Amino acid sequence: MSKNSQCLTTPEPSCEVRGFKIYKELLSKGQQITMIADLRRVVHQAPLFGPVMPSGRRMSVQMTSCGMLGWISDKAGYRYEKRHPSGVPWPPIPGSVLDIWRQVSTCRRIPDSCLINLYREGARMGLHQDADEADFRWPVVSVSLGDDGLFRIGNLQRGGTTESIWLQSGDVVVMGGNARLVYHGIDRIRFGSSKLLSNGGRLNLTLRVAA
Ligand code: MD6
Ligand code: FE
Repeated sequence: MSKNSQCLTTPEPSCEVRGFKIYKELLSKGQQITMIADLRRVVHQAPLFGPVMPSGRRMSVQMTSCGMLGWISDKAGYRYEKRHPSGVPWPPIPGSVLDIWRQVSTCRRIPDSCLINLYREGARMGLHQDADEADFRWPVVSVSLGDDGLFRIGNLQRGGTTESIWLQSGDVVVMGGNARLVYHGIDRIRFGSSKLLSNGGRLNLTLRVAA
């Protein structure tokens, strides 16, 4: 691969659902264990918190971020911030995570934000668009770790039919091109289906070029 290639070659996805490219088991067990160890260090510096939505309701997932920018939600709205709510800068994105972006994103820019979502038993995420980034030409790459999660994919507008797929530990999803603003969410997790996290649960990482 040439050093300054614009478009890197990517592996073929296992399947494509409404423009979302799904790579089943892209991460080996060893890569998953390394990534969890790296994420433990991130969470130690920038602890998980329960964001409040603009409606005032608290999300059922816990979140933190790494990278130059982190995604925040509170009563004032959704946005990217340079610091964790505690005031500390977000830790850097681990190399093990950046490697996945390089493998599947087809783009030369490096993500400036990685949102980390933790789903404990009963947590879910409603249908949403990822629309707080400055330029939707960049893809969003997601990595699933731990328990299975039922991922629902809808349309460019709210409503209409949806399709669902179970995401398992080591699966990677790329949301780009015409699918970049498609509504999606997590209906439920199969708590305890994986042994990767010692207390159970599901971690999802979403890598973005936010600014
Ligand atoms: C999740 N994922 O898998 C939630 N966003 O827990 C997302 O919201 C998501 O999987 C953008 C692109 C891919 C995703
Ligand atoms: Fe999303």
